[in-house]
Amino acid sequence: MYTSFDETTLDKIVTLLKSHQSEFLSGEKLSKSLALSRAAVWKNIKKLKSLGYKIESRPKIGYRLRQNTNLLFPWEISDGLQTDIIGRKIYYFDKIDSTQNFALELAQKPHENGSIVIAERQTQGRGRLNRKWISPKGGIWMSILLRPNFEPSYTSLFPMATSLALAVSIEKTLKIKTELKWPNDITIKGKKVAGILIDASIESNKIDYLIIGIGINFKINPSTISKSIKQRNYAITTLVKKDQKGSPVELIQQFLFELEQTYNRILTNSIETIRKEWIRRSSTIGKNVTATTTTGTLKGKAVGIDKTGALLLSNRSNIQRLLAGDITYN
Ligand code: BT5
Repeated sequence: MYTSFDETTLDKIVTLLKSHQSEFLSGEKLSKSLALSRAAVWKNIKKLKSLGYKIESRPKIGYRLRQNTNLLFPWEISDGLQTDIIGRKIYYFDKIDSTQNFALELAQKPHENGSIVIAERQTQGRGRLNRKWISPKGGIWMSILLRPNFEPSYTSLFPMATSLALAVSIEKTLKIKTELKWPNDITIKGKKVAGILIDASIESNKIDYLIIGIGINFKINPSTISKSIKQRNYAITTLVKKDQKGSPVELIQQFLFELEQTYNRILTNSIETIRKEWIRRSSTIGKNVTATTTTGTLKGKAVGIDKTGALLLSNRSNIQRLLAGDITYN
């Protein structure tokens, strides 16, 4: 595990190399600045290369960073992050069972409001209702711990607020238009590219914590995921294709920024703007849908979203409010 607050030698070397990108940094200078032997510097450079950093080394001259890695190291996410609370602490894993589980452990500790857990891959990623979430390398698998100071009834707004923040940041950084499918899916031309899961703990009518889980198929092979899913009722896609370029770190930074803005809007009661913007980007409103809930199935026309994030289904003259469930378009 790496964190954004325990400075490592790797992190320090990357920072030094980044601040000298137009010139070579001599091994001697590096070893002096870091109080390390030349051999130790060389060993760390080798390690960074194996982590995907393209570093040019010239005998007797030194080292120069040619290209950054695409791995999601905490120091990369922190570098340039424009948030106040979300991402103050970042916990990074190459492999983990589920980032939600680790965030649940953090929730038992103080001073973790806004902490992020991120992993390159998950062995037991989960979706809603304990469904399996396939999380190979190349995706963004992340959980955010929040202790919001507002009414528990606002919890149901979070899938909407989070998916909106993600859609906006995908558009801003990758110039890709996505659709929002109630309650928590982000799709591209109807194919699922990201999903959101909220674990909430509510005590004596107060939110103790929320853990927002975000799974983004950033650069994955959709067919490997489809093959691992037994019950396949929708198509899956990836944001960036195999030969395309795109920075996951840039997307994460933008998303955390947008999420914090949206979160502040909830805190200041400006929910109407979230609702309107969500509806504008939604593929659900106006469609005839079949909704499956834990208590049964419902059919109707999706006519709106109310201010709690519930879906309004019209069936003849009846309007039903749906707080949770899955929908398919008829
Ligand atoms: C979701 O659930 O869409 C929420 C997914 C949240 C995943 C994140 S990753 C970080 C954090 N840590 C975790 O352990 N989880 C969160 P739901 O709407 O229930 O969708 C689950 C269904 O999506 C599964 O039953 C599969 O059919 C399908 N699925 C599984 N993996 C997928 C993938 N990578 N891409 C698209 N669909 C997938």
